[in-house]
Amino acid sequence: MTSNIDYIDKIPNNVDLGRDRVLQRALEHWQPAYMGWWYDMGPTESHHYDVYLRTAISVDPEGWAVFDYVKMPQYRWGIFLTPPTAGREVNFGINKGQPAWQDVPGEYRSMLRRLIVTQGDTEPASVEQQRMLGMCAPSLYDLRNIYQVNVEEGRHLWAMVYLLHRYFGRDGREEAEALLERRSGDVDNPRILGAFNEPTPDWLAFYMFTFFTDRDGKFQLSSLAESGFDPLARTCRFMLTEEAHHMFVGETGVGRIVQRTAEVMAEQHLEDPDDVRALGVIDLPTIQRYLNFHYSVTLDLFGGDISSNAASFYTTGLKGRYEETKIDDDHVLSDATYKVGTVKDGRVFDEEIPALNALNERLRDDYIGEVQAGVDRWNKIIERTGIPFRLRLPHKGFHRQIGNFAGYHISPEGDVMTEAAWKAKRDQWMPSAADYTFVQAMMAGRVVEPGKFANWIAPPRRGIHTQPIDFEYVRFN
Ligand code: BYC
Repeated sequence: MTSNIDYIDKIPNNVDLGRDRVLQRALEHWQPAYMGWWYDMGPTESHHYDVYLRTAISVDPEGWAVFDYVKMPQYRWGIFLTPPTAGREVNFGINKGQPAWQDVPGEYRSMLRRLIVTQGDTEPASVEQQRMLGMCAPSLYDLRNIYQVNVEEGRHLWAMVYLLHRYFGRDGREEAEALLERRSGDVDNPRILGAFNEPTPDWLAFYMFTFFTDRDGKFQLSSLAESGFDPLARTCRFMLTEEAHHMFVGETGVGRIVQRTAEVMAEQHLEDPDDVRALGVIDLPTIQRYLNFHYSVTLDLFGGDISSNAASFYTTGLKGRYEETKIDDDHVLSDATYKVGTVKDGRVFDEEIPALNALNERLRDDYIGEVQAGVDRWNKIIERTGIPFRLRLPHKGFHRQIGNFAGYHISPEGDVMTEAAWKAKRDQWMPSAADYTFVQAMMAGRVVEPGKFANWIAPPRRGIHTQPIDFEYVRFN
């Protein structure tokens, strides 16, 4: 294991792939299938563009990336794990204290494969969801950012496929193929998790997705980075370094849209959403409705509030809590309890359940804390313009399809409603067909002049890496 990446191999890696001919051949066999998928399902019409991208060159915390123009099909997708920690142990569950596993423990094989496949499935799904957005990018800066996100999601797929090929033999190879066959939103062969089958039809949706849904990625990867299965832990650790930029794109993207709208409202002394829209910016209630949608579908990604699967993942040592090793408790959770929300007699209340069964809920709560801080930062932007509007997170039970709240109709305030009453309000709370039509109409066509931005979004504070904002981040050739 080295921290430098071998770029001489056909598949860049720091796992000494050249020493394992069988594995290398298997991955080289999968590679053309991956490229076929990228040409079909990757960013549309982008294959000849030169894009100013960062590429991983090392797994050292300092200087792991270089920035240069790359044609995306020539991006050096590869396999990078953070170096092993000597003496690392399984840090939680019934196997706590054993040396971390370097091979798959036979009795946990199918559970582990399922976790890796579920994680892997989200990565190509997001590329598929976003593939048309390059055609209506608000600037070269934003275009470059979405492409950066896309190539790195591709790399995250590689990360999971490496684990499947290296540790799961024939069924791992079959799963790796299936990852290229499912399609986001396909009726017959959809992606595994709900949010990854929803369309991402415009840039507001894209920024919401990278703020909310990529952050689920962060929390899930952080939990898997605690895994007693060491290759998974080390893979996820390196993926997290890339994930940070995706959330940055989301937070600043929404922040810049909010800023532009609030500035226009303040300059023109306007409040009515129709008047705001007439000036070619997105009114704040529409942004709130997008937030409600993306937040609620992402909360579902954490799974059921009460989950015996999550208890098994933890007890066996395969998937930990967020920052497991920093938590001060017994890391076994045999007697601990945790509060989960539930509905009874027409109202929402908390019930105390065994903490082991509430691990999805606990991770969801950790996530909500971080999301709330981001929403607070957006509100600061609005506040600075003097506009009184504030964005807010709806109740945890709002618009949920998974877990204790599924099947109920809960308002953003947390009131349990009848289906008819909820549906009558639906378009006030979630983007309507008319909202999508408006937003998409405003985003028709892309802005290609360096340094220019669409009217509905403020420029960023600075450019990428050391480049100015008006740098030619994408050359269309
Ligand atoms: N949609 O016991 P339960 C990312 C299924 S994002 C559809 O409550 P469990 C990224 C569940 O599979 C991070 N189905 O759930 C972001 C189970 O099915 P079976 C992705 C769902 O297993 C942006 C049944 O319901 N990584 O990286 O405790 C761009 C009972 O479920 C959903 C991971 O998710 C849903 N939302 O927890 C790119 C980590 N939720 O077995 C990338 C790996 C649940 O009855 N995955 N179900 O057929 C896991 O840890 C777990 O699978 C989950 C679900 C947390 C997702």
